[in-house]
Amino acid sequence: MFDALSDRLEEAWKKLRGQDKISESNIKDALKEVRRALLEADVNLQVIKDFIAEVETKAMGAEVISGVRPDQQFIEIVYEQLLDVMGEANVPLASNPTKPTIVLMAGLQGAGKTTATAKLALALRKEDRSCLLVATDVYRPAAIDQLNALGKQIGVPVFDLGTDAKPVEIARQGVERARAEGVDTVIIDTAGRLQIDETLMGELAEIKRTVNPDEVLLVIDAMIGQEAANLTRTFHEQIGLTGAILTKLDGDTRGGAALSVRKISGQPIKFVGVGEKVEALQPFYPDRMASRILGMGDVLTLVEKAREEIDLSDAEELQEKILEARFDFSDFLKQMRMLKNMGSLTGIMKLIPGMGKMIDDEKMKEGEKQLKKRRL
Ligand SMILES: Nc1nc2c(ncn2[C@@H]2O[C@H](COP(=O)(O)OP(=O)(O)OP(=O)(O)O)[C@@H](O)[C@H]2O)c(=O)[nH]1
Ligand SMILES: [Mg+2]
Repeated sequence: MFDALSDRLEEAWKKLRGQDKISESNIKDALKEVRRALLEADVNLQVIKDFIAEVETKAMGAEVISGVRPDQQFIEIVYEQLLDVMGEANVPLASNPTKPTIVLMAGLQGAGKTTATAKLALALRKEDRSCLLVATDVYRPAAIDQLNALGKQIGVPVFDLGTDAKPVEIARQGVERARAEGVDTVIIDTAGRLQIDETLMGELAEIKRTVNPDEVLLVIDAMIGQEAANLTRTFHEQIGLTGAILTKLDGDTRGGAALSVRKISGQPIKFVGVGEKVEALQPFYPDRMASRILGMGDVLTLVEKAREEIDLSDAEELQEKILEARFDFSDFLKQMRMLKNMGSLTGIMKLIPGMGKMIDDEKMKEGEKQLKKRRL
């Protein structure tokens, strides 16, 4: 995921490396790379424009911190901006204190609504929240069977009225049943749309008016790229969303959709789908996604780790010693110990941008063994 984006951003960092501070001229190239990276990741143009403008303003206004390189400072600014767009923290699924919590799934055909319905039920069951699934897709042949089969697989009951009933009626009765049985959460699976279809949108809006859901989740295929912005806007304007589930993040997708959804609707992505299996659902964590987008391994962790372990005055003294050619064996020993304190060599290497791909596990293990042999 996000490979193209990370590669591009790495180019941007390279351009800033070796500069002693952020300036209008040296940031230009870096910003250009960020823009190109986001374009390649299929992020919506307007979203990119706003993003770049914000990053530029923040970067130009940034104080120069001694000891922090401008490329690192720039990374932090881009990272913070990604968080700004995607949201600071994970937003969990709503829980209505007067049961049941009602969740309405919406989205285009094949986005993964039915699968996500089952995945969500399984995740909730693990939190001891009982579920009822409601099958309102009376249009696609076998859609009801599909949900029934999934329900059976995860041991969660499914409510349906066959294909002759009206979706709105099925939803209404399904919620009634859930209420009567004291079920914690009822998840309503709906029919897909090939594209924005007035009739089906109207039907979705009617279901919403009838059952008054706590959550309206847009299920959105991460592969959709640029289109995510329009889709989110239309669904949000016509139905009103409370959040989204981004599916198929396990595939070869560029993930630009992740940036658009929150930016356009103001609503958070709550979960991500990472496979076809019913277990393949994860909470959406904006910070993890941002690190991943940056493709920096986890630079922030590395910087923190280094700050913890490295005594700055020690480091300065060492630097002087090296410059004056006074660096001796005990200094070398000290450095090796410090490195060891930071954890396994492989672990540290993986945190370094671009290193992940280059690590030869066998060689690293051998190197580590050598370090240990020296009993530092
Ligand atoms: N790789 C992968 N495949 C997924 C994911 N979510 C769903 N799928 C697959 O996508 C296809 C469509 O999923 P459905 O859940 O049937 O999609 P839907 O939105 O209900 O489709 P309609 O009912 O036709 O509108 C299925 O083959 C799923 O197995 C995911 O996170 N990763
Ligand atoms: Mg379906």
